[in-house]
Amino acid sequence: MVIPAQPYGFALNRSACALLIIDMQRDFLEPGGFGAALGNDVGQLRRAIGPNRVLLDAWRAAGLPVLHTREGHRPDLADLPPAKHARGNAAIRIGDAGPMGRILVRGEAGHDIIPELAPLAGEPVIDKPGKGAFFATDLAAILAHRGIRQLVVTGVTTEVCVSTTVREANDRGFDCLVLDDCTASYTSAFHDSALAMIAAQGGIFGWVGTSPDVITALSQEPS
Ligand code: C5J
Repeated sequence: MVIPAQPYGFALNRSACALLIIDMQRDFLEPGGFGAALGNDVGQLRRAIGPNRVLLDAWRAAGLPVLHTREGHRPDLADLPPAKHARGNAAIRIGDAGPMGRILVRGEAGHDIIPELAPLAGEPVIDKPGKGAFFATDLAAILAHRGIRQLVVTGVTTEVCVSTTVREANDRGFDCLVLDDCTASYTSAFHDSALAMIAAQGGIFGWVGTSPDVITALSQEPS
């Protein structure tokens, strides 16, 4: 089935497609976390929650695979590059104590995925120390073992971890469909630009669509 998208329809192959939800964590979406520490208005990301929730229900009902990612670091910060620690010159940095525990550290409350999109048992959660979900993770192996060649990508932020992951995936031979209404940025202009860059030049990094069109496709009989 072909899903309406930019720059042209995305031919969904149900048997080789997974939903990849990027970093819908409290640290990015709630006050007192990493996003807020960098001076961002975290409320800008919340518009993506509802559409992701509806999509997730439809995707699970269709029996297709879901994977989640979380950006964060070991409690001893051994996987935190000094450059990343210093970047932003913020008063509260990665590893420091905040209202949701230590900022961007695995096992802390802020590192959790928001309750609205909590993973179910059996849905892999990829813990990543970088912006891209393929860097220093087992994502490539997990996808290969399941025969996944296409990714429907959602999450935050559009121009940082979503874009980085889509570019990594593209170079590894995956077809990515990024959903406009299920991604978000602290800066709407960056969201729009990031999506435009993905679909430009005939889909140089992938496709851009919307969740209602994916849900409609899921409700149709596989062709
Ligand atoms: C950022 C992300 N923005 N998940 N991380 O630092 O996009």
